[in-house]
Amino acid sequence: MPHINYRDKQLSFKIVYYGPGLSGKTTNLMYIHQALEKDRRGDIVVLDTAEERTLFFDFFPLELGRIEGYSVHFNMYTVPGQVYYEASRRLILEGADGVVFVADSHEGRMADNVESFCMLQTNLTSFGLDWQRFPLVLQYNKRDLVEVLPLGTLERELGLNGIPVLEAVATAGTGVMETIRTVSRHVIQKFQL
Ligand SMILES: Nc1nc2c(ncn2[C@@H]2O[C@H](COP(=O)(O)OP(=O)(O)OP(=O)(O)O)[C@@H](O)[C@H]2O)c(=O)[nH]1
Ligand SMILES: [Mg+2]
Repeated sequence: MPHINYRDKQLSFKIVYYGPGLSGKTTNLMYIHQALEKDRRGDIVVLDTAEERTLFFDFFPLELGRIEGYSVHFNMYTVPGQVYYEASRRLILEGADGVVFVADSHEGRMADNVESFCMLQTNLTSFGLDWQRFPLVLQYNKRDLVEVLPLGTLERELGLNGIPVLEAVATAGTGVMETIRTVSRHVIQKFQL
């Protein structure tokens, strides 16, 4: 459920970019942030803790019209992908209204993609969510690499039927805005049902 602020008439949806280490989650969010007009975005917040040198999460609201008089905001987060940050990932994922799974298209990363996706399923289930009805988008990132996983590989391996799939080269911005548009559409559709 989105966060509803009755006084300011705001609906805030939480969108989390999830995936294995170095798949391009932060690159996606940095691109989206710079592509937005300045008055439609908040600052990027980096939570750096003693143990986690890497960028921990990004946050910015993006206004997208109104629903029944309420302005719509998206709070965007990335999780740290490395396996040992599982506790952080769970914390960030909690309360998500939608998830973009950023897969690394490199052939050698198949097992990492599968492992990360399985943890995502486990976590969503543990929050009492039916992940098969949850707004989830699959992005095959790094399509510029030479040896890439063919589209369909992950869907078959993970039994994902009908999940929206997008190809991206996040470093060039290709497919990045399409991905956020797709997930936000799903998130809002689910909310209006
Ligand atoms: N070739 C290529 N490299 C990419 C692409 N997207 C991201 N990268 C590179 O992959 C590396 C990791 O990108 P990040 O965005 O930091 O990955 P991340 O998923 O946030 O990584 P963690 O936070 O450690 O989980 C960086 O060197 C990026 O420049 C892409 O589409 N193609
Ligand atoms: Mg990152």
